[in-house]
Amino acid sequence: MFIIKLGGSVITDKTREDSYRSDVVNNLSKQIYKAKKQTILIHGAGSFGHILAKKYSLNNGYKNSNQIIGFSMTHEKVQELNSLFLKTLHKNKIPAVSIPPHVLLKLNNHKLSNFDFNIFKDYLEMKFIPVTFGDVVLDEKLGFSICSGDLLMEVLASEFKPEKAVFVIDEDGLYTSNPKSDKNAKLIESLSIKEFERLSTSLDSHADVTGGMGGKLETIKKIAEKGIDTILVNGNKPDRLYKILIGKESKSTIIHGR
Ligand code: IP8
Repeated sequence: MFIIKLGGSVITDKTREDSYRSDVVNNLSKQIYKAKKQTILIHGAGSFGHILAKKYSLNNGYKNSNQIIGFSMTHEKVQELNSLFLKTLHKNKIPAVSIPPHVLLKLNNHKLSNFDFNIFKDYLEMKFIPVTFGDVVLDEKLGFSICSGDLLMEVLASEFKPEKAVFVIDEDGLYTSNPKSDKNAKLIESLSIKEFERLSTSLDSHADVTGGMGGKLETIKKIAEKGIDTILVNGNKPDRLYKILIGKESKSTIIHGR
């Protein structure tokens, strides 16, 4: 099986509020359908979640009562994106069911506290495609906080041990430096966990050199440590995800698990 996270910067235009990129998701849905693999899908919040979450400072936990409405509104927004996402999947004959994180998991100071995986198992057994997403959730220490799609990738990958954990992003993969600002940045096609650890330490020490990849490096490290291969692939290019899913060569970065 595969676990695929479709990043918020792929499925939305992060610079414009509520801008769902239906053409891109439509194209990715076709690739997922064509590959016919057992899959769990995760999507990011993009411009639907991050703008309000920031405005109400939700990731820092409960500080004042004004945030309560902010939490509710943010949840409604990510749920709206999730509905749009599901509609596109259904149009492409993918039997997707939505599993909203806020009802089945709790965090404790941003770390996973409890998670009921059974619902995923039951749906997978019946050949559904479970879809979950970055959401606002309750947090035992902070009152509430944000559960990112990357955290979901980490916990679901460690529970389900997929053949590959695939991050669909808006770049071709991991670069030697930030491709958005450095013309000489080179794509790294393959890395062992050891090489990745060395690289991520040096990338981490340069602020934002990874072009929005910052937090993801830590997630990838944790997935690789569990022995699972992680792939970063561009969601804006036709058939790259499909090729990954059917085991064909595709422009991307692979980080081999330990
Ligand atoms: O886009 C963030 O999820 P992400 C979720 O996967 C919210 O980081 C509510 C901002």
